[in-house]
Amino acid sequence: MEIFKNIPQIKYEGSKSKNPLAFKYYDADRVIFGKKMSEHLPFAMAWWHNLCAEGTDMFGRGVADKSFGQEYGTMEHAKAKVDAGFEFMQKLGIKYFCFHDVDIVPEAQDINETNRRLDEITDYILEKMEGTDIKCLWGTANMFSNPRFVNGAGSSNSAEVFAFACAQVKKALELTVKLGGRGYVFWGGREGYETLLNTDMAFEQDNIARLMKMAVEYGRKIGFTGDFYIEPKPKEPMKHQYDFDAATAIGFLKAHGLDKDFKMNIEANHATLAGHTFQHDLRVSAINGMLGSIDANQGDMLLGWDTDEFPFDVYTATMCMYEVLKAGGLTGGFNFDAKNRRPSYTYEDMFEAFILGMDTFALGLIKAAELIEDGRIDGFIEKRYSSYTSTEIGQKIMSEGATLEEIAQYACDRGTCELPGSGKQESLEAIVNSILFG
Ligand code: XLS
Ligand code: NI
Ligand code: NI
Repeated sequence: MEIFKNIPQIKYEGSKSKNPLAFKYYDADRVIFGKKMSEHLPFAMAWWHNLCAEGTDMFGRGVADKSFGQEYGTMEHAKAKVDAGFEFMQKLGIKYFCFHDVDIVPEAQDINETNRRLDEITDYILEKMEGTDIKCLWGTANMFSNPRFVNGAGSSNSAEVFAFACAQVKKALELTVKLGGRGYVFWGGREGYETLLNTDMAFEQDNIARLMKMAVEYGRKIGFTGDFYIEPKPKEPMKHQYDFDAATAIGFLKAHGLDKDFKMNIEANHATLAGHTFQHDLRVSAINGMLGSIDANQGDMLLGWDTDEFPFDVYTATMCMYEVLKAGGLTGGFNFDAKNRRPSYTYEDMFEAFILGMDTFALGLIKAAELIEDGRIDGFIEKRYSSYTSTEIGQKIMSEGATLEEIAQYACDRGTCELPGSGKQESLEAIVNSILFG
């Protein structure tokens, strides 16, 4: 039964099209740098925002109807969400989905009953996957909504809560493997603290690592060959979250010997909450060989929380795709961890939001490829550091066994130092504009 009745198959019509239900830039088969757009941009639908969230906020109830004709809280409703999700993805040509355990079934009082429901629904999802090219991008366990996680999951003060976190991670890993997921995500939403007056920070961090190590061991044992991801976020819901940003999370992984199995899942809005640009956290991940996957959304610079908006900012998308192209692509994909604004509550809005997001990233890809092909930015960067290869003192600094004394001697022999050369920021920004706007 068709759920989104008035929505046709979404097609590429080109940038001149005025049809709101058509792609203007996302042309799945267009080849850029030898790869189809659809391969550069493995887009994913986030189950939670798209099929579950009804636009509830701190001050008001839901406004979007996500019942899909069934009673909330029932397995019939869970199945209707699967039907809606697959129809939605097929109409948009989206090939991946991401889920939390409790997005796909109503959570029961007893975890054993929840697990039984999870088995049932994933059988149904598998059935739906057959005959389509839709796959799972990543799975995760929601270890932040249930009241037992009030003090965190791996970082909880309660050993009993830690055990329930293990049970959820174990099950979510099994489901991810069952659905052929490429990755498994840890987003430490409540892994943090409110006050150090009641917190043993070292103990909590060691315990998070303990949980992650057990997850890696178990995952590998049951045949999970994909990447584990940490999704950094500095705050919200906790005041201080341990996975503050990419640099912090990478340091944590290295300190605990987890860096071989983990990569980063970088969310744009989380990077900006940490006071960075999206591009910054992508670059930090990439230079550490840990750029795995992306939660594609954007924040509002006037607001201090995770607004999870659909990507609209082409500058940001361009610089994101510049990082992704330079890194040789993602092992994961682009998950629209994004939701419609509360007043955009119709089915049509859901499609138009994805069209906006997909077109924004398609434009970003096209423009990033042009920037790289143009070569002026890369050329400038290369020249900017050339004193390390083209001058005698530069070569000496870079040589094996260089000592502080001999390098210092060079400076003293010179007596005064020349300025390091203009950074040319405005000139480079003008290049970006000329490529973006022709
Ligand atoms: C919340 C996070 C969350 C993760 C998955 O801010 O973005 O949605 O992506 O748990
Ligand atoms: Ni988020
Ligand atoms: Ni996210």
